[in-house]
Amino acid sequence: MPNHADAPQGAPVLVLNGPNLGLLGLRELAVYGRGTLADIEELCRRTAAEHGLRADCRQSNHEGVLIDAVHEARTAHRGIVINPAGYSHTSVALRDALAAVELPVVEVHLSNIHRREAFRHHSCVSGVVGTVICGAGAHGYAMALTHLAQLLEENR
Ligand code: CA2
Repeated sequence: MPNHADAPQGAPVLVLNGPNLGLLGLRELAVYGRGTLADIEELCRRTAAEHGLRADCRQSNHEGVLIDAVHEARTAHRGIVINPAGYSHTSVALRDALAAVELPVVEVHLSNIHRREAFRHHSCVSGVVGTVICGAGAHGYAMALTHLAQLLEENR
């Protein structure tokens, strides 16, 4: 069970978005919808606030930056919502970082990765996180934050 003893009560939750998600709303509208990353981050901040939490929203196209953010979360955040995007399917290093983090982690995908190309069906990180949400679009992030809030409340 995650041990989130290191982060103070008022610490934010980390919302981490991986490569190319900064292009949301500009391309691939049929797959990911019209919403932008800014819209998703606003939804995350609003949903977190509804549960008395703060969301620290970040996006990077770089695997090492994502891994550093997960390491930082060990002491600076109370939980993680992560859409690792393309790195979901390739990154053993990101999986290893998440496996070591000892925080509640929710993996989110906008699309249902199991209805798409075979190479998207496997996520390297799903086996080390507590919860996976996919196919709910941007609402999946709100679901993830609501779930994190409940876990944090249960573990108070
Ligand atoms: O469904 C998801 O959220 C994904 O994590 C999105 C990733 C994809 O590689 C995963 O298989 C599923 C892709 C994010 C890139 O998003 C773009 C948005 C607009 C234009 C191009 C890419």
